[in-house]
Amino acid sequence: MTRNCLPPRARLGPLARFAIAIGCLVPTALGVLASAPASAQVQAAAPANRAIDPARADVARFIAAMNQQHGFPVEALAQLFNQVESKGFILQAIAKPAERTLRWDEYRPRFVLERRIARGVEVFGQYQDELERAEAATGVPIDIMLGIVGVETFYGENVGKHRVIDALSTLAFDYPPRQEFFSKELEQFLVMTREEGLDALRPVGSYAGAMGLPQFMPSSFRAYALDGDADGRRDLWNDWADVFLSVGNYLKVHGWRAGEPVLAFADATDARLEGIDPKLALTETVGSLRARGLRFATRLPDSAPAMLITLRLASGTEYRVGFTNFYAITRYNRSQMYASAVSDLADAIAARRTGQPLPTAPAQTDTGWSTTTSTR
Ligand SMILES: [Ca+2]
Repeated sequence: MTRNCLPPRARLGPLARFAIAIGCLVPTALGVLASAPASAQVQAAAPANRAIDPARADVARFIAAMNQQHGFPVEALAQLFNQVESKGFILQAIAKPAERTLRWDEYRPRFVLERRIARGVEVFGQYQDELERAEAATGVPIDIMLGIVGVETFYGENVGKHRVIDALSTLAFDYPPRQEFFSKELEQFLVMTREEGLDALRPVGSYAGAMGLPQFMPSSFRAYALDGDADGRRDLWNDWADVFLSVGNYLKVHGWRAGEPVLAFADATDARLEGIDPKLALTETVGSLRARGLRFATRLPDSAPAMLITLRLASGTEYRVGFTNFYAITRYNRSQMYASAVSDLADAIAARRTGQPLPTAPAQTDTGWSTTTSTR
């Protein structure tokens, strides 16, 4: 998930809020930021890295809680945090929400591109057995698992270079807006490394602490990761059997229905869409959306839960209808664009490796669908 299971990132508030957030750490940078014009903030150097001081009140409280709740020795955790760094780069990165500002016609080409499709087909060739076993165990199609890992990390090319403990400690202790969330993830990470027999200083991930090829946060790792090759370890960095089974399991637990579609392309030319709940939830049904004049093809019954997918383009809007399985993908990363990109990449990989045609758009549409899909 990007950031598996991460709630939407907190927007960076005004300059003053950022200054408050980091000011206690980096007085020099605070001065620069506070006096800089808005245009210069963006180029401002990241705050300096700092050691995490185990004696600091909030760190000491965290260590005491880990001791009381999970039995970690206080001295061992103090020694661990002595080797942990709060990273200025991470504080800077967390404050830049990128995905929410992109339009669909900007977002999609980043993920559904020739090199990623070709690599997905290649990965299928290398790990067909592992993929087939994961599909049989979870009911999640091979191409959806490839789509997730492709979008998340380009099949392992971008798993992140940050030590997970640095990332989570930085955000747990030095980023007040998300302190609660990241403190819990740091707790889960330490428990996870103990359970898995890992050195807590070794695992690497994204700047937000998302780990391995599928970018699981530590809480998701503990809850949903599985050992796909029965070697006694759950390794989401190196073991592709574990990666695919864990991705499939995550979607299965979050409601995936074997054999059902993810979404349908829709023609909204004559539709009345006012008042539809914009929440990322299955608030409609196939029948209710059809009653509004939305045209789309599906074999699901009228009673099937559904949601309207609204994808903003430079010129207009692309509409789709998401079903239960679309919603399951949004539990992996809470974004309509994310789930749509996973589905499109999966379709493209499936078409390439089977020789079958891609799903087709409605015959008549002025929603811009054809402009964004003609390059697939
Ligand atoms: Ca394993």
